[in-house]
Amino acid sequence: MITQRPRFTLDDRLPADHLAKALRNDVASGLTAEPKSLPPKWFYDAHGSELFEQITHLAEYYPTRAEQEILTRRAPEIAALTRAGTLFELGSGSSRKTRLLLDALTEAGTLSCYAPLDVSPSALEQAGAALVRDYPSLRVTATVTDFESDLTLPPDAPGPRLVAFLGSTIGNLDPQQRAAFYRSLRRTLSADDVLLLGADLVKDPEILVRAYDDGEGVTAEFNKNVLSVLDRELDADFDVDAFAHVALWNEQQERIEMHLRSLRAQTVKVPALDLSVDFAADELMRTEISCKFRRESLTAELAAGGLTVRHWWTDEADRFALLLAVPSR
Ligand code: SAH
Ligand code: AVI
Repeated sequence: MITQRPRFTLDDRLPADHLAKALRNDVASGLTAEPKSLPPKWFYDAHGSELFEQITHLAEYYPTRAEQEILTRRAPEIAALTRAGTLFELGSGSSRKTRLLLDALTEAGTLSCYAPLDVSPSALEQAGAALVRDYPSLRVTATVTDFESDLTLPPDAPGPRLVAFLGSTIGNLDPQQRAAFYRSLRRTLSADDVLLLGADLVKDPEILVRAYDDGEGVTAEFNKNVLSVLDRELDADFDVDAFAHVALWNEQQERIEMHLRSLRAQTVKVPALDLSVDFAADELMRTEISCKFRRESLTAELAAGGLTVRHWWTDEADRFALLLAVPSR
């Protein structure tokens, strides 16, 4: 009897107590710090992933369209340069833009496997089911994991391996987190593997702030969703309506910051942590940074992490960059 291996697999590599432990640690340290903050990875429950997808369609949120413009133009060249057998993608979300790479790599005849990694199981499930339907010869091996704590790429995946990290999610890490990320990525890459990195560029602050404070309030809902995650997972009693969405440009650090502003003095209880947290009226709690990049400094930080930039492409309006980097010799 011939048994065929399934074309779509979903491997959950997060420890069973991930929510219990990692979320608790992050919330306990973030809510007792001065100033308060929460890491952005907790935005992405099923509703948050869906809201992010809505953000990518907003008129004000240019990064997705700008990166898509570059991919549309450059995917055939990327396929020819890399001849990838496996495409890994970190923080793959809906994998919508990735289809441009899948098309080009399938056309080139080299690709046999797509391996998306994300913390959001719902995003991976939806994307994977649609991809195996639309790409009949493709195997999709999805992994639920946190790329900050576990970046091992299976060495037995057909090479060469192309590791895509799109959408400028790299900008949601601060410089120290990025340095640690490059080092752990460099450790897992073989000599003929390649990194494809999307990075949003420094530009007019007005355009940037508008991209993170849209007229329809979708980004505001996305930002506040993290409070609903804490209410559900930790039995906290955040009143989502008692906080306002704030997006501001930090000129010195060249990053957009999203905060939640407490609309009044209030105390929030987090029973799962035995914690009672006081917010002053107008106090800001930072929920995300989105660093914007310049060519020279991004190339330099990659080099410091053992990665040499070989190609740098931008969209027509120079809003966004896509780069190919290889392990330094
Ligand atoms: N790459 C897609 C999605 C970007 S949204 C695009 O360009 O449109 C960011 C994605 O990264 C989300 O799907 C989120 O669930 C995932 N993500 C955020 N932090 C993560 C982490 N630490 N580990 C793994 N995935 C993460
Ligand atoms: C996923 N990440 C790159 C997005 C960004 O632009 O920083 C998340 C986001 N936050 C608000 N809007 C979009």
